[in-house]
Amino acid sequence: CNQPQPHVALLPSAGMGHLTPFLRLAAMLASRSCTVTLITIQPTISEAESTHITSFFATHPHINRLDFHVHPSAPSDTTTDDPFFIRFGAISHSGHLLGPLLCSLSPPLSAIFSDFILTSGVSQVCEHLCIPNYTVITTSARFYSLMACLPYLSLEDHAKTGGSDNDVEIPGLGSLPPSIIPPPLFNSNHLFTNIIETNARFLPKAKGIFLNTFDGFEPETITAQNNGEVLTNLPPVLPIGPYEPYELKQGHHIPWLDDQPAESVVYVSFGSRTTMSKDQVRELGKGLKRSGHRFLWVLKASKVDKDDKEGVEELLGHSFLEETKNEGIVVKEWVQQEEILAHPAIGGFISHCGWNSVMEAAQTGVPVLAWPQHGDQKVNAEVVEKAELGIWARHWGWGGQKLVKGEEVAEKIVELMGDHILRANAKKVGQEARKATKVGGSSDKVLMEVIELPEN
Ligand code: BUP
Repeated sequence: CNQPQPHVALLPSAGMGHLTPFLRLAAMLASRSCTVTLITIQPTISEAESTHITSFFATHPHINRLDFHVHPSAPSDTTTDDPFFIRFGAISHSGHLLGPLLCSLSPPLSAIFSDFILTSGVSQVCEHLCIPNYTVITTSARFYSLMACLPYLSLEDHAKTGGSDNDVEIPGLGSLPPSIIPPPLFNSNHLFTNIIETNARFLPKAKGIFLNTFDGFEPETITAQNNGEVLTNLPPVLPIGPYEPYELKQGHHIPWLDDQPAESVVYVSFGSRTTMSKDQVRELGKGLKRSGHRFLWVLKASKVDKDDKEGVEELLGHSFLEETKNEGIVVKEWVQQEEILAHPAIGGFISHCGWNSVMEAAQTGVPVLAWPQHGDQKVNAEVVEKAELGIWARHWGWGGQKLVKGEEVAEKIVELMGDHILRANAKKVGQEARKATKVGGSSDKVLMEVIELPEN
């Protein structure tokens, strides 16, 4: 970003899992003397996105806001009814329309940092403006390799030729069992597949690929990527994570936590857009109760928060709440997850392995019980296991594939909370993560080199 004070435009996509890393990046760049314009895609799908956008700009008045209105629906598609996928499709098809908005910015832009799903559209705009485009990946380095190679893997043919038992070879990554690859990727017509393939083809045009990970967490994958072992024409990957929290410290708003013994509470959350069947929710409840451990459970009953109308009692029953009132809390509101994970009472995290959650667990050194549900989450769970941050019951399958009984859940929770070696390893991961982002750490150095400011 060759300017005394670089001006960077940030372009996120939809959903909290995509918005959150951009809010963090915006704050990180602004605190490193960049002028920052954050483009907010309107309308948002979830209430949480609107609320966070409003409070972010209220607490960061020096960051410029620019709204970009995208037509809410994607070009006709019958492969999915997921409102977030449909929105990703619409956003991915709108990137090229950003030209006039971005041309008019003052001072002129030095670079655009855009979500992966905008790589194709934004690369045209950047060519026109003669500025670099950096693609921001919101998943693991490992899943990024899969996305980058997807156009050349012919997964649909692999499935047709009886490949469900044969591993898929990903250059520089080794072999992936088909059971951990998101099922839509085996359908070449699926919207999810089309979005990834379209944008993956434009990756060579990007100047660099930002990853919210750090050298010590995915060392082999990052090395393979930067040695050109994945594809020879890809730009360098730039691991700059875990991203720093941007929220003003407001407290975790759950006073109950302060009264619990150190490392005694299991925190349970499946992220902002994952729901489980009612039967599975009840089995998870039984598992928590049977494990004998204290718990703090963030429960979602609907993919989009605006539609989430059922109360905790309706979902879990009065007797469950009565019987567990001294051991656990179930909440349906948005919580300050990062602050909860950093609380001394938290001893374990049952997570769907959305990548932000994984990075937050890494940063706070909290051991994870991975329970991936869909999308990139099984590949992320592999990373969690390999980095010795957590454990994963692979045979539980994708969310909804089978009913995981309460006894099995309880067994895994007891394993998670009782494994002292895992706890010590997770703490080591936490130390390494925090070291990476300190001044002069591996992630901090990479970011400073991109924005070309002397370290101080
Ligand atoms: Br729910 C919830 N509080 O109550 P992921 C989530 N979060 O702070 P997802 C809260 O949302 P994708 C809550 O800390 C994380 O930063 C959480 O992102 C925060 O999962 C973010 O973990 C959720 O990546 O997104 O929402 O499933 O599918 O895009 O990974």
